[in-house]
Amino acid sequence: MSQVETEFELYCRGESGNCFKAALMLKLSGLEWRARFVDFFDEQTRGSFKNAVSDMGELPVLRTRTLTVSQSGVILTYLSKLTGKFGGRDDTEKLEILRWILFDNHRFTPNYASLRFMIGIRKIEENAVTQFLRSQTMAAFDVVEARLSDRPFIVGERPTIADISMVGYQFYDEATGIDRDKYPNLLAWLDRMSKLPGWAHPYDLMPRALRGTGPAHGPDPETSVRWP
Ligand SMILES: N[C@@H](CCC(=O)N[C@@H](CS)C(=O)NCC(=O)O)C(=O)O
Repeated sequence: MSQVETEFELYCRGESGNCFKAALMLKLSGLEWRARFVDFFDEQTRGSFKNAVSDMGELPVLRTRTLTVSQSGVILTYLSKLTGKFGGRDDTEKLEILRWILFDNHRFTPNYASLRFMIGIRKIEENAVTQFLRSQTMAAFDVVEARLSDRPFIVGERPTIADISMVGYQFYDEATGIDRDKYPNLLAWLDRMSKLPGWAHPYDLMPRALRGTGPAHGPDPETSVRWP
C-alpha cells in the first residue's frame, strides 16, 4: 500500500472500456488520480497480476492508501458514495442505477466489448461467434435506444454512474460491424455524455498497449507508470 503515491491509482489499460468507466468517473469527479498501466495483452503479466493484485484477474482495479477494489460497478459505487456525485438521490434511484449497472455488466458491455475485440482489434474473420455477439449486442442496443426515447440519461434528467458504466465501450472507434446511426437516441446520449465538464476520450486518460491501432493520441505506455 505504501507505494501508492496519489490518493487514487487505477490499474488499467487504454483499450479497456471497463477501465474507462472507472477512469471517467475519477476524471468527471475532479479527483486526483493516476493510471498504472498493466499490459493485459501479455499472458505472463496477466497471470502475475492475478496472483499479486486481484483474485479475479481482471482490470480495472482501484487502489487507495487503504483499499483495493475491483469490478467497475463496485468502483463506481464506491467513488460515488465517497464524493456524493453521480449517485441516486433516493432508494428508488439507487435501485434503478444498480439495475442498469447489472444490465450493463451482463449484457450491454460484454457482447459489444467481445465483438470489438474480435473484429476491431484482433481482426478475425466473421464467424458464428461474431454473428452471435453482434445479434446480442444489437438486442441490448435496442433496450438502451428505447430507454433513452423519453429521457436524456439512463435514470432520468441527470447523469449517474449508470451512464458512466454504460458508455464504457461507446467512445472507441474500432470496427464492430454495427451501424450505430440506427440508434439516434443512443448517439444523442453519447453526445451529451461527451459534453460533461471534464470528459476525455479513453485513449487520452489511459496508456494503451496497441498504439498502432486507432488515433495516435494519449499517454505512451513506455513512459507511463506501469505494473509490475
Ligand atoms: N465486470 C468486470 C469486467 C472486467 C473485465 O472483463 N476486464 C477485462 C479487461 S477489459 C479483463 O480483465 N479480462 C481478463 C483477461 O483479459 O484475462 C468489470 O466491470 O470490471
